[in-house]
Amino acid sequence: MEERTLVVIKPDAIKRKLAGKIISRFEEKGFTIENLKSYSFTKEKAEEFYSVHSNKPFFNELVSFITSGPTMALILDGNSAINSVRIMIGSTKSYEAAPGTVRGDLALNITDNIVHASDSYESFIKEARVIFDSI
Ligand code: FUP
Repeated sequence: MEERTLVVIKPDAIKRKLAGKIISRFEEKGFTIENLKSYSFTKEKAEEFYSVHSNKPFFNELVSFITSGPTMALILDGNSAINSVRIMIGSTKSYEAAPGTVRGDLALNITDNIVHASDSYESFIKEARVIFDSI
């Protein structure tokens, strides 16, 4: 099923100059980049984006991290995009992420885990609306 998902390349990946490499992996897989923008989260936008985690002990650290520098946001289009991209990025805990996944190959930590991808259609709509004026 043709669908869309949101990927955010996080500040640690931008600082490490991994954006091109990460985008290439999604292109090589077959996804189409429907939209792409450089995006710097304000504190308010970060709290909205991660509102599902607002009660978690790591929330403040997460907001502080995602606002620490520019990100790159992509809307990808392709077959089963939401599930497929989640499989491609690997486990949240990068140190446990399988080799061959984006996190498994390029990251080692949990808060700074280089990439975000929507985990459901509802999350995609909510998250993409935080970043893009129209989706
Ligand atoms: P994911 O969907 O894999 O990005 O992971 P979650 O939605 O569970 O978590 C969102 C972000 O919170 C993660 F990318 C990293 C951060 N996080 C922590 O910093 N500590 C934790 O214990 C869990 C998540």
